[in-house]
Amino acid sequence: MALELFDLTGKTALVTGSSRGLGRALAEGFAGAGARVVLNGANEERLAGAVEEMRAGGADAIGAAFDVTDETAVKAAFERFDAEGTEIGILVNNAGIQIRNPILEMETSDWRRVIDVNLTAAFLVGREAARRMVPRGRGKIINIGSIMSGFARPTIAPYSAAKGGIKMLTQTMAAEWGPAGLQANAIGPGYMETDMNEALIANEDFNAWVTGRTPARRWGRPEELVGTAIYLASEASNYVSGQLIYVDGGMTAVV
Ligand code: GCO
Repeated sequence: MALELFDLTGKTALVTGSSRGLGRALAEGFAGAGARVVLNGANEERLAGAVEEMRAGGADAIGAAFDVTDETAVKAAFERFDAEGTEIGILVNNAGIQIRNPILEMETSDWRRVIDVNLTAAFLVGREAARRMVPRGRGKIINIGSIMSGFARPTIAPYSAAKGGIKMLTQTMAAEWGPAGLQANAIGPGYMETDMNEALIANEDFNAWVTGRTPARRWGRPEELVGTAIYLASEASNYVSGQLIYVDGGMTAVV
């Protein structure tokens, strides 16, 4: 039956930055599709709370607290997965931060931090996951991009540069790991109701711009990414790779 194509039963998904926000919504979605989910976050307390809540909801969930920007910590985390027999078949590189400032006022340290979390982490965690997926001949990598993977607005240069890099890192992962049977794709969320965007939602002018500029005439909800993520994590997308799918209420399709 066609729906079986989307069944994640028997699969284990690691979602970085999944204690809250988009990552948490994706982890909930994968659990609902039958996957075992490995939540990740740098804050151990918040992570433990998220794992507990998911387990209370019936999910097969565990936590892995490690800093996705720290190469040594990433390697150690995957060595623990190996030792525990945890086979990560689905990786979602979701961890991300936002720092808003015009380029002329942007601190170099802020630039480096945003690039580190939003782009370099996807390289570090993706490389470590693929070191196990390639020999197995299968694996799904989903990188979280943004509408900023292809479009810009003032004051978010490092975020947009990182998300543009996510698009091309995804295509390179597809190029290098496709012959081994892996698929790497990206999701480009539009303006979603998340903690990261709290200040924007509260700003009357910005809120009016988003709702006027988006055909759906509203902000997106994190759970509205789940269907696309399950599709890209499942057998249903075995011949799809290197793609960036915008989930943005139509915003990038119109002027
Ligand atoms: C901003 C927002 C956006 C959204 C999202 C859009 O300041 O414009 O933070 O970047 O977070 O990434 O896809």
